[in-house]
Amino acid sequence: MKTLTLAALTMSALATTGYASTLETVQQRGRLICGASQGTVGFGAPDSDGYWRGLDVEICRAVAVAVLGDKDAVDFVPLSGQQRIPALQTGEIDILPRTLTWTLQRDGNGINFTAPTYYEYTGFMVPAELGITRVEDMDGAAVCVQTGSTTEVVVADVSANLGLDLEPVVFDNTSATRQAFFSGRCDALITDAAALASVRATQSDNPDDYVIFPATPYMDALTPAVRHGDDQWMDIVTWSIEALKTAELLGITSENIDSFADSDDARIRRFLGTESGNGAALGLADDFAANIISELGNYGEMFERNLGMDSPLQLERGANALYRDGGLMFPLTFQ
Ligand SMILES: N[C@@H](CCC(=O)N[C@@H](CS)C(=O)NCC(=O)O)C(=O)O
Repeated sequence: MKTLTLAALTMSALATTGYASTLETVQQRGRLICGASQGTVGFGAPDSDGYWRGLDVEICRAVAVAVLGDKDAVDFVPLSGQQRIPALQTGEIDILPRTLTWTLQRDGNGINFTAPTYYEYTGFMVPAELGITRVEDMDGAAVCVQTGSTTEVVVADVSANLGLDLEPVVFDNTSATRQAFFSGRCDALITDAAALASVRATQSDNPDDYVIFPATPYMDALTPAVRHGDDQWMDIVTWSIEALKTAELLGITSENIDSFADSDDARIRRFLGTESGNGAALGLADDFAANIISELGNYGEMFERNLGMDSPLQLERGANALYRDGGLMFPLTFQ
């Protein structure tokens, strides 16, 4: 009896908050609402035509293909570090990629993390003329940092652990933080190392004037999140991301996908949906993964286009290579 009452209460809470079916909401709306960056080329930024590009942006496009059949049926909402999680919790957005580190307290406080899309260090960027190339040399440095990010904690931890007396100079949005650094208000800028590589490549007068090095010995997992309370939606986002990684593992790209249509490999047939079951388990069409890859390519293609050698950032795959190539990306099993 007690269980029934609790279950009924939970159901009615879900119904009134609208968390019960994000899939239905998105399909009725015909648009996916994606929490985006305030402008980091490679992860999320509009190009000169106003078209949003970047790894995080393409994760949202992949989910839009899975649930709406259209990679362009996405509205992007630029959010600061501090705005991003409340925007997800309140239902303003359906999904939050935006260089979001998976942490215990975020996980426990109303959001669910799906599948990692990028592994990396938090880094410092400093002007090369300061001659600083490692954290130990940063004694007394002023560090431009954005609120609502894990980097605030890193500054405090590194300062205390190494006795560095770092001075955090705190801003509440991305452009103010970067402007303050470039105008000389701080000695260093702290954020995810790949975002620093992006800032250096696209926003500095001369990239050679800046050095980037890890702020801690620990890596983070940047991972798109969804709200608590909608398991189906979490599964849909998780498996849309997994589709990108698994396609790379199976050797399926946007270019060659059609050549797999008659594949004898049951694993490939299940992945493409020519053998049914996977889509139905998520409430999607059986060919949802095939559609994602046709439209956007696999994880490796996405990486190269946005962050790798085909991008201004010129980043190596490194930890973001598949496990079989020595990296940490581990595609899950489509069956
Ligand atoms: N991954 C870290 C930091 C991510 C982050 O929000 N960084 C801030 C600056 S510290 C930012 O605006 N990054 C640029 C971006 O995400 O576009 C986190 O989840 O807190």
